[in-house]
Amino acid sequence: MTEVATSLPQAAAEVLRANDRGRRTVAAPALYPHQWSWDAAFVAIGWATISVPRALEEMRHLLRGQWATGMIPHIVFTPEPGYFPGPDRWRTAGVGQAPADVPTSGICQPAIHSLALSVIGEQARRKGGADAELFRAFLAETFDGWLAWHRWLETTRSTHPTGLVEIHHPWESGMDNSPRWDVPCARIDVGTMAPYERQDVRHVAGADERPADADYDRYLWLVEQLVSVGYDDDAARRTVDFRVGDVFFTATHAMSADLLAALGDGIGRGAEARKLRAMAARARAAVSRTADPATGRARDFDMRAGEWLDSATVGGFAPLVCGADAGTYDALVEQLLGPSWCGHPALAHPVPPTVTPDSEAFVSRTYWRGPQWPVLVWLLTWALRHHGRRDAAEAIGRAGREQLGDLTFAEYYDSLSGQALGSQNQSWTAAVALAWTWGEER
Ligand code: 2M8
Repeated sequence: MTEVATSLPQAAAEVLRANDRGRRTVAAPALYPHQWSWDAAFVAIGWATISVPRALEEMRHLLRGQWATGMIPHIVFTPEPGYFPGPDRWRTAGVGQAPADVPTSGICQPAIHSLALSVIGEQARRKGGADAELFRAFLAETFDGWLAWHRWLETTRSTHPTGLVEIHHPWESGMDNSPRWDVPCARIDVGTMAPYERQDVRHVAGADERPADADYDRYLWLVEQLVSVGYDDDAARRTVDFRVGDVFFTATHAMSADLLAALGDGIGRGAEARKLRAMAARARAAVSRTADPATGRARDFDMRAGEWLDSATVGGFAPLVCGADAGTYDALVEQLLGPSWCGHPALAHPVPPTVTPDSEAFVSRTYWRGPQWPVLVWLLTWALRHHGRRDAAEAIGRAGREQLGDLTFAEYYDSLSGQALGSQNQSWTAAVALAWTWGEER
């Protein structure tokens, strides 16, 4: 008799349980021992397939870090050691807008949170009873927090004439060293700062899987610049060397604001729901204005230089996340499935790489410069399904699940060799394995 192999959802659930620290989940066991903002949203989606209450705890813990401005910070720190830069480098303690009792970073990450709420809500309704009640109570209690987050993104971070969400650090995009940021990063003039020692490279098999030292100098310098203005957004706009309109972030803001509006309608918050829909419409219109006439893909905008940024990255597919007119949407789906992206003959698995192998910037194993990230692949499959392209969602989702069949739950995979890279047992990878399994059962 052959032994029954551990199933993908079983193994994924074990990863989440091992990374569970009670009320929050570490993003990865060694490399990322804290709670990251967009990781937490995906992780909560995974938890919802196991336990709705636990999923809600994850979201509640994240919200503890919310700033008075409405910003949800990109890291809520925990006492676990081993990560750099930690709270002493971010120096947010004592900053007026930051929570007094919760150590956080001073920047944000893409607004995936109401997608998580929406998926958890679906699970809660499906399970019914106490879960459904708990979800409703949680939503009523925290709705204003999620609303404040979108308001802040609109009123403070979307003031540029492009209407795009403005970011002040590549880490805010979540796609840290993506070629999307090569041009604006090259303009950063790194000044004098305290010496530091990277920790990240100790936790991966090869330093070439991570950003370069020169990238880190820039990342740390931007933190210095933000600290120098006390994380004041108006002052940051004038001061930081990196000021970019992020089209993918903008698309997540539009998508999430719409989903939060639908949730708001269900709990008698109709007036706020209308405002959220208006925000979503403005953000979606901003995304639509970024289309590169040559490629059809969406572009970022360098607000310092006043230029569009061209790069052949997955960020260009932002309209698939927030929706677009039918012609644009279908053309982008065709391109995504075509020979430069999922259908590229050199790929080990036919799922979207972060950069097309046809690009000069492509490096198959270096962080956001070419590998495939299961969490992004899942996000695209969710969005394709949501916007009516079930066929494409299923094709990509099948390949995405197959990629996870090695049960390493890697942070990312070499697009050409298929090798597991970065951290293993990364929480959001396990979470999307669970979400895919549930999605297929529906
Ligand atoms: C990566 O970013 C952090 C900084 O925020 C790092 O490299 O130290 C990115 O992949 C980011 O998108 C992700 O949220 C984070 C934790 O998984 O790791």
